[in-house]
Amino acid sequence: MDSANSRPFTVLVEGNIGSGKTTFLEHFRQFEDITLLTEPVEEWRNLKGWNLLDLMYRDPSKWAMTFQAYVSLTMLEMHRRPTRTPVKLMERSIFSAKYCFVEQMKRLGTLHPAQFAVLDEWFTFINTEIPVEADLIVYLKTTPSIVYDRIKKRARSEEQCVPLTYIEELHKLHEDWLINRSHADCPAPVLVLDADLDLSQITEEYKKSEHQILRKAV
Ligand code: DCP
Repeated sequence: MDSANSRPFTVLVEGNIGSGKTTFLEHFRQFEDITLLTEPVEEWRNLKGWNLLDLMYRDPSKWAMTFQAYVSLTMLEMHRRPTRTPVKLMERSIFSAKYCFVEQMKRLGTLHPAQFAVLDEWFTFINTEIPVEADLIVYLKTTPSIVYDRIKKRARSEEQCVPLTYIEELHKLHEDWLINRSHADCPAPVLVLDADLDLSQITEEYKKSEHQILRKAV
């Protein structure tokens, strides 16, 4: 723990769908003193037997609001979860939910402006009233066509209908947030890694972040 304020050094791992966030987190399993919080996709696929991810992709206009409301709750729970280790590594965050996915759904019209307004009020409340801390963002930067091919290959059943244009727009929203810094409350410095590399080369790229995440010379 950081002795000054007894909270862990918190790293958010961000990037487009299929950019390798889970693989990145798994790379850090070898190190002690680090808590890995992988994204709760399984919770989104099974809330009391309901697959919210599937409902959202099948009928976005009807289910986007419900899905994003639940994503926000699960992300907030991860942000607030206490850890016993000095470092906490989280897959995604409430920020990418807001700046990338909810923004995308508003622009596409799958979220009605009134639904967007409710989610926006939640984000504002959380931002001002609930401490959500981050010390570093690792941005796994990719090319949309490359992650699109990966998504097709991994064949997660819910995602088969996702078109390349959706991935391209999400890419732009990640770039606006993390590279162009278009939001005033970007919560932490950003480390950009090349996540286009294939599995045989990616470990070397991941290693570039070790010293910043573990905060020692490695
Ligand atoms: N998703 C969404 N809204 C969010 C977060 C995620 O609609 N606020 C969707 C997009 C994907 C699925 O949930 O269909 C999981 O997306 P992620 O990019 O978060 O996770 P991946 O499993 O694709 O990550 P990676 O392949 O990088 O490990």
